[in-house]
Amino acid sequence: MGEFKHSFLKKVLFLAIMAISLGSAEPVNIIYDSDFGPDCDDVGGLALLHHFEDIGLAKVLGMGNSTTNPDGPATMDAINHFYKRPDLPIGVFNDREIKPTSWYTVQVSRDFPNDVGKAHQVPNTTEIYRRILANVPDNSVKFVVVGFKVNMVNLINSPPDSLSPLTGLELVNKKVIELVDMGGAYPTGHEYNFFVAGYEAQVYLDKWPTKMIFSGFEVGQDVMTGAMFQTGDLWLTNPVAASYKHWLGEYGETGRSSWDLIAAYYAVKGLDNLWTLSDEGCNTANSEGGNSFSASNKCNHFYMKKKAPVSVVSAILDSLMLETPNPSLPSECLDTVPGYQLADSGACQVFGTTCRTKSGVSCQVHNLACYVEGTKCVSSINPIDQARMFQVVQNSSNFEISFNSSSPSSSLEVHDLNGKVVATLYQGSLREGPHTFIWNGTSSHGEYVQKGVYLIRLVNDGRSQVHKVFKSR
Ligand SMILES: [Ca+2]
Repeated sequence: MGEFKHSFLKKVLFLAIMAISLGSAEPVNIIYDSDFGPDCDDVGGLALLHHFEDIGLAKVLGMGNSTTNPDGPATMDAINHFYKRPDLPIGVFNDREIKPTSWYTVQVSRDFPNDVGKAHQVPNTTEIYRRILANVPDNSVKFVVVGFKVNMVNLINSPPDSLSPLTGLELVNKKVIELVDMGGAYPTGHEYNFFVAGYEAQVYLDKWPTKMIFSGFEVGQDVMTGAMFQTGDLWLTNPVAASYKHWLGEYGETGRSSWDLIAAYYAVKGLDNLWTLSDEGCNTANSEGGNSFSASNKCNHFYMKKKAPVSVVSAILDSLMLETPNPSLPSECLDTVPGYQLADSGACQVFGTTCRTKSGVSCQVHNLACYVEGTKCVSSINPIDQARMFQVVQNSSNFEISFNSSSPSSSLEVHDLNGKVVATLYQGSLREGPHTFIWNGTSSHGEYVQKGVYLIRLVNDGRSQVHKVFKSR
């Protein structure tokens, strides 16, 4: 449990683990259909999908908005830019007005880089989805649907066109393996996503041809996340944090239910010992947003049920939302931006958490300083990201835990999934700067703990961060 300072060995171990974790399974292809506007958990769901792509588990192919909120697509695009995927296709619903909205999309689309324009400048979702599906292998895509069901009904009703000789229904049947839905309440109830477009909810449950997994109202309702974005300065440089900060501020809340995050998590990582699944049944809706799951009929429908304590699920989801974009991706600030001269003007602009050269723009924005080094525009290390750096690398039966301490008072503990402290690795006063600890898989009494999932929890500078690990023996 002492500090571990052999940095070369550390790097080798880290690369070896990355190679294993990246090479172990094919990433899950995802299309995200969301209602960017009324709520901020849609942003959390998209943040999780991006992070899963960063660690090799998912590949986001595109997304659509099921509201006509003018700033919805630009807010999605701002999140995509932040995670360094600025060219992901985005579609909108534009058949009739469905515009429940809140203030955060106006602010985030205004304050963070994006370039898709207002909703009326964005293609129809049906076109986007047909184009994606026409170009992927058979049985290779999962939909995550966390808003109103309007885009999905338009897709299955779409006729053959220049993108594909297949009808929408045929295309979905051929290319889609599974759909994970946030909608309804189980086994019966009434829920917002089915209510807002009740007719489409009925058609969707009746006609969608693939396996459907429902994450209902009751699964996400009391899993509160995003509270950490209310304090501190992260919202100035991170559009996920900004979305939560603005939404929570507008509605006077201290955290938000995690409906859409749970659907996104399940689509990529499955039940993961956090939830269980019902037996097969059949879900139907009425035109007023009510739904009922019948266990006696079978139509390839299943619903998720709670298993792990709410505090455990929230801690895991919060820690995933705090993951910053993959640092191993090429940094935008090292790119030459066409049309701008590098370096000699000394002008750099902040894009998300990185820098680009752009003449005539101030170098100092919020907490992130950009400056010229040689012929490149580079960023200073973001002090917020530095404080948040917290990594766990598994080496055989040991877990190597690295973090930057930004305040003297710290604790580092291992919890089981019931929240019980299994081992205390550190508690007390730490100098500021980088630290590494090893957990060798033993309890505080020195006995090896049984194999399974554990949570490594760091509290530093009043913030708590959690990594989930699997002890395999
Ligand atoms: Ca939603």
